Amino acid sequence: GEKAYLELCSHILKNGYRKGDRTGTGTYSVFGAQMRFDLQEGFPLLTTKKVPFRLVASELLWFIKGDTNIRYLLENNNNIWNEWAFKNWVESNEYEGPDMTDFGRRAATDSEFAKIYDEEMEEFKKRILSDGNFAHIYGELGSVYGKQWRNWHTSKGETIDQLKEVEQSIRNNPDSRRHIVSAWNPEDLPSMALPPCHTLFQFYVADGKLSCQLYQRSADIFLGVPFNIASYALLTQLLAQTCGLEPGEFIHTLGDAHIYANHVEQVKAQLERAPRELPQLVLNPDISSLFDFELKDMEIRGYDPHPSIKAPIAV
Ligand code: THF
Repeated sequence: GEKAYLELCSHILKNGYRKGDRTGTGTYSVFGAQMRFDLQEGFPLLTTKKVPFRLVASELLWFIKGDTNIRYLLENNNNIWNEWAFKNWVESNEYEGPDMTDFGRRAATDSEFAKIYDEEMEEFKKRILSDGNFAHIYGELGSVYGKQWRNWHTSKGETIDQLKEVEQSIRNNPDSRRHIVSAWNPEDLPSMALPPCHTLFQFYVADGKLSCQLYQRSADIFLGVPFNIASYALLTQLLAQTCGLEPGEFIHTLGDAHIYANHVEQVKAQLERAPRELPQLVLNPDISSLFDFELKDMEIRGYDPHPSIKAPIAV
């Protein structure tokens, strides 16, 4: 549970290698870690800082729809993927605004630049929401999660709906050891805004319960992982309901598990806090297919977290 998350944070701060990374921010990193969350004990939304469930849920629904364009996220006031679309825009020939080279790092360290960046980002968001043609080109993240889960392209020109197939295989052949969805499509990597961090997940049925294990190749422990835990726990509970099962465990297996150098103070502050009771996830019991859930069908009850802790995202 949450204790496992906090122990992993301490472990990385104490034993992590100081390692450079793609974004130039620098990290403390370990290779290989695992956390287990018993979904019978409550819904694993961290309580040692506030994790916005609404953003987790709208991102998951976006994946489930097979959507890869940030327009849907913006319509739901969800800004967590903006930077990756914005990057494509400011690197395009059509962009004529101020120089945005390396905007992630500069916005985090240079307040003068941060102002200009915020203005450009606001313009970009407005245009994605108001201009369908612009959104079609520059809101698109490429062959990311939604595409691979719902619409994997084969060499024969056919498509595979991995998510639909996995829902059916859980229902029809629960003991199978092949309930797998892979987002890692080597052929498509060059056309993705970001190669998938959550690479592959597998479901498992025993004792009337549905469990899920995720292999995450790269894990941003402070900002991403709390979202990722909640997201896969939610997916597991949605599928459990539509397959007539109880939720079991979510097992989170990590490859490169890292704390960004500019998140260390935030993590230390979080480690000072005592975990509280977990909230409950309440789903609309009338929904019988994974693909029919909407935001209004999911509700978190009894969530009483410590306040949120802000940190810059590495792009
Ligand atoms: N890139 C990096 N560097 N880390 C990631 O975790 C990550 N993701 C997704 C894609 N690229 C990544 C995006 N997921 C937040 C949370 C999850 C994200 C991106 C950003 C974030 O900033 N969360 C804030 C709240 C944001 C808000 O309120 O708008 C937080 O405090 O939790 C891995 O999936």
